[in-house]
Amino acid sequence: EGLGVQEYTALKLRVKEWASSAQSKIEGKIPQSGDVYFVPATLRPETMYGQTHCFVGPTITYGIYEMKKGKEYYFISDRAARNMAFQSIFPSWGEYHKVAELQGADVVGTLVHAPLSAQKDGVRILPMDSVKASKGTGVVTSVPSDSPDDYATMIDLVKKAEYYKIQKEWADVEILPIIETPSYGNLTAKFLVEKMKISSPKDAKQLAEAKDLAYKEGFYQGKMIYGDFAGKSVEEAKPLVRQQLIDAGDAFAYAE
Ligand code: A2H
Repeated sequence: EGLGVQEYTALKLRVKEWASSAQSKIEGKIPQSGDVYFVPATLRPETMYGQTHCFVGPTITYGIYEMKKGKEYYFISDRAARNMAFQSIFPSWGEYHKVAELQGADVVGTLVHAPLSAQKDGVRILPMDSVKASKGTGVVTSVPSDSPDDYATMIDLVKKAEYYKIQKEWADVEILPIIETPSYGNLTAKFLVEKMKISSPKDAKQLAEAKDLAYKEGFYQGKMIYGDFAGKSVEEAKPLVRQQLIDAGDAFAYAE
């Protein structure tokens, strides 16, 4: 963070079934022929096998933006749409067209297809209070095996499903080991959250520390134990998985 550019991988998660609150807000605004994609920005493309959910900030305002008229639409923050327009991601440079506006809370429960995820039937959109509107696309794909923030949020959602107004079984998804590290085993995020006794997704300071440890250990010592590059180091696998996703049309480069 700070100075310099973050090179994100923006992943395309196609909507399979809208939550009813979202359905009524998009009615008549997106043609039958159109696919809508939730577009999370990630720094860890090699972990995409382990996606279990996709998070939005419940109070953040999002737009559905036209990518290919009548065909392809992106669910992202307004800020991300503006940035994408100036990175030649939308068809005309500097232009972006919003066809619908929704709050994060409206889309909770929506089912999306997550590329590479072992969850072949799809993953649910769930709320995460710590999602920042000012970073990435405002959409975060959840990998609870390797991201302490994602793990702590998922545990809280399972524990307090009623409070979050979600179905418990949406949150309670099996965590898949995908990366092995010498210090933290094959479920790095769970290991660190438990070891550091992090009890809530609101423990921001401790989670930042856990995130740092997980990221460094994963990148420099991690080995893939799942997927097409099993056996390779994380450092080697990262650009390979990213390129594979881009070549398949499931992802694109996004910087900020
Ligand atoms: B990462 P940086 Cl497995 N608000 O992806 C909060 N967090 C956001 C965000 C937003 N608006 N946009 C992206 N992020 C998350 C995977 C992952 C990530 C793993 C492990 C660590 C990790 C799965 N979630 O990030 O501040 C996204 O989560 C720790 C660095 O730009 C994204 O990558 O450095 C990362 O934060 C970008 O954070």
